Amino acid sequence: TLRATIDSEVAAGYLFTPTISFGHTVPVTDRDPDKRRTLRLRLRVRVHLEPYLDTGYVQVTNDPSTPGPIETIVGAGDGAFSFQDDNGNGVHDPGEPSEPYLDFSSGVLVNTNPATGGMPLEEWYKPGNEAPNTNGNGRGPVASTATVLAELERANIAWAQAGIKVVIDGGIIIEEAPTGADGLNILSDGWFSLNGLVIDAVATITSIGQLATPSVAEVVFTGPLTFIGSVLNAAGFAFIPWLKDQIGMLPSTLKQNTYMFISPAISLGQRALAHEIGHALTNQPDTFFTPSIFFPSDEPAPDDLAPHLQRRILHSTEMTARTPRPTACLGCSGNMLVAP
Ligand SMILES: [Ca+2]
Ligand SMILES: [Ca+2]
Ligand SMILES: [Ca+2]
Ligand SMILES: [Ca+2]
Ligand SMILES: [Zn+2]
Repeated sequence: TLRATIDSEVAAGYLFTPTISFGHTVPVTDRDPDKRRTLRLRLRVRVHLEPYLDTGYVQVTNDPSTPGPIETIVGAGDGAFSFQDDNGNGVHDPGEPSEPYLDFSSGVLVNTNPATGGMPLEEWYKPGNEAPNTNGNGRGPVASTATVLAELERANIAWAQAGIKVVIDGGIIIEEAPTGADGLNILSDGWFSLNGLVIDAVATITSIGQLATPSVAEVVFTGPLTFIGSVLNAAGFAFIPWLKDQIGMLPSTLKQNTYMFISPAISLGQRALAHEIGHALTNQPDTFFTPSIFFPSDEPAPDDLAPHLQRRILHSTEMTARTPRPTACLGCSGNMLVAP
């Protein structure tokens, strides 16, 4: 077995005589008439920054002329995340004093329910020099660029079998999460909610607005996903035209678009982005559970640690993913995303 990527070619040589030979080279996706061309799925990727409290941090200085250390509150209410850059590298690192934040990139999951050992929301916010943030990550994007690129690579490994290549359109956009209808940062409560009274997904989609188009899928790495009251910390979720047809949450100008949301600190082997791309390309919900496939499955699947786990899709899924969806039909299978 030889390893080949989606951009590879297969070359066959035939030596007829020592001076006469023939050769033929074909792309690896040219194995069937319907897969003659590699199709591209373009993603526009946003990564939300972790929420923080703009309450300032305690700067400790020592003045030999006074008996004890002097404590000063720095950066309160200035509208920016304030921290003491001890190592002078321009970013916040674990251990550096800072305003309190939720270290989603290290897997912080807020639980305010006393019945299940929870504690008040404010107590989950910790400065960088207080545990667990002393040994976690600094305050920054919920997912590092390396994590985003690793998810992308996994998605490409997953979708190569359908002749589909996934690419990021432009650079990765790192930004504060938007403000919800209640005037607060949507992640400040510790969760990115997909239903309920405050729908953070709708706030995010609305804030992206007309920058989103039907031909490029929007992917947002954000806080831990929750369907309030049912699922906490889902790995990913896709707002696809089929879903908008069902529940009518969005203004009609945005209904043709595709949005995917990914939770922080999830295992790469879950193939979360690859799975959500399945929803995006087929415009279909999850239907059943088979451990060998990564889409469509409606159960938490095992990681892709073995060849028979989470690595395959059905032939019918491949075909649907390569099928155009008619603009007039929000509920039809296929998509308006892939192109040569
Ligand atoms: Ca501040
Ligand atoms: Ca630093
Ligand atoms: Ca962090
Ligand atoms: Ca929220
Ligand atoms: Zn799904």
